[in-house]
Formats: sequence, C-alpha cells, structure tokens
Amino acid sequence: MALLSFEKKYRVPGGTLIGRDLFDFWVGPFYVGFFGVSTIFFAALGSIMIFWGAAQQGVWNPWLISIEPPPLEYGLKMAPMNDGGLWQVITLCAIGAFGSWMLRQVEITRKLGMDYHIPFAFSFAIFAYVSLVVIRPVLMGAWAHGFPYGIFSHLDWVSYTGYQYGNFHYNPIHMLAIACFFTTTMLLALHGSLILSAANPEKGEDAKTPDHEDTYFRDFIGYSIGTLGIHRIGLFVALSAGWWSGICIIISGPSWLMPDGESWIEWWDWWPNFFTFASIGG
Ligand code: UQ1
Repeated sequence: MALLSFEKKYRVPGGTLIGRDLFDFWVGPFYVGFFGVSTIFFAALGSIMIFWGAAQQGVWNPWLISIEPPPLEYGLKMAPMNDGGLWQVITLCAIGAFGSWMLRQVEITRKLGMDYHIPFAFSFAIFAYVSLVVIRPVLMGAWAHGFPYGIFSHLDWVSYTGYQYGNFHYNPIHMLAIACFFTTTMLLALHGSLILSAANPEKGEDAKTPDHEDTYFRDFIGYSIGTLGIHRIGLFVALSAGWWSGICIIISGPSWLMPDGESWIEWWDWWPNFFTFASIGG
C-alpha cells in the first residue's frame, strides 16, 4: 500500500490514553495527542529555564553554559532558584518531557495495533538518565550528586566522577555495559552490511532473499540466528547496554556499598584475597 493511502487508512480516532479526542489529530506528518502537547510544554519550559540561567550568569558561549545542581548542604531539600533550584526544575521538566515522549509512542503504537517494543525500549534510556539525576542522588542523600547541565561541564563531571572511584573502568558493571555497547555496534554493523549486500543490488541485478542471508552466516560461522532473531538479540543487547549503565552508576557512591570512599580498583582485592583465604597458612 502506498504510504499516503496507508496514512489515510490508519489516521482514525482512538487509541489515546487520556484526553479522548481532545488532542487526537495530526499537524502535518506529526501525531499530536495529549502527550505531544505535554512534551512540547516540558521541553519548552526546560529549555527556557536553561537560557534564563545562562542569562543570569551572563554566559552565552554554548560550550560553557552550565546549570549546576544544588550544593551539598541542601541535601534532598528544594534549593533557591539561583542556587540549584533551577537545576531541580529543569530535571523535572526533562523527566516530564521524556515520559511524555514515551507515552506518545504508546498512543501511536495503540492506534496502529502494534506491540509496545518502542516505548519499552525508550524506557531504558529514561531509566539511564533517571539513575544519574534521581536514583543515585537520593541514595547518596543530596541532589548535589546529579550531573550539571552543560556541554563541557557534564564532561568534567564524568571525568571527575571516574577519578573519584580510583578508575571507573575497573567497575565490573561498567565493564559489562561497555561490552554490551561494543556488541551492539558489532551486531548492527553485521546486520546493516548483510541486508545492504543482499537487498540493495546493483542496477539490473536481482535482490537476494533471506535464504542467501542465512546461508552466508552458515557458511561463515556455521550458524544463522535468523531474520527475526537478529532483531531480538539486537534489541536485547542494546537495552542491556542502557540497563547496566544505569546499574553501574547507581552502585558507585551509595555509602551502604562503598564506605570510606572505596575505589573500584580496591574492589578487585576480593580476587587475590580469595586465594589467601583459601590457602592454609596464607
Ligand atoms: C544472522 O544470522 C541473520 O540471519 C539471517 C541476520 O539476519 C538478516 C543478520 O543480520 C545477522 C547479523 C546474522 C548473524 C548474527 C549472529 C548473532 C549469528
């Protein structure tokens, strides 16, 4: 079915979560819905707050604009606007915008009678963000532990936080997350190149079928995961990357896990200590 006639067919009322038919319409190619409106609201308010903060500080170099979280002494309380309160409002706006964007995905999914894989997948990205600016700061008792909203300043924060734990690359869950990121890029490179090599032939040549794709990998490594399977494993590994990223930062800092400012390098002492413990007489 041609794209435009298909769009006409599915552009029917219904499937909304709230608001009934109040915002159940399209603007050009874009579906609006209640959550389209709330996304625009939160994204606009948050952006205006960032520019307002920049104006207050007199910083207009885009690399250097930075909205800092409240200082440690405010703990988990609300802070004055010019002392971290702005960061708190912007964080609420960001969560509101990301959550609205996910619920808009849900509404479009329902309209089309599809499954919920896209909003489910996006929820892992939201989780990774929320683990940095809500879950970990709450576990550590202060909003100060969130990261600042600026291009260079958030890079400085990542660098500083890495050094603070001795060497963040020794965090075993960080290792797992990175392994998932690497595997994701490998799988997409394999899949993208396989599909283009088969389904995008030179002019005048026939496109090859999934049989060719399966046979390629059977010849190559003795195994083909299949046309549906490659997308299942791709989604799983990509979501695992986001999931373990969130977990790796959540377990780096809370005192019940890391008393005395322990670093991830020392964490590996369990390994030599294990053999000292196991050998009689040490
Ligand atoms: C694969 O087996 C397969 O099935 C035909 C694909 O589908 C089109 C793929 O894209 C890829 C990359 C593979 C090989 C992947 C694994 C994990 C064996």
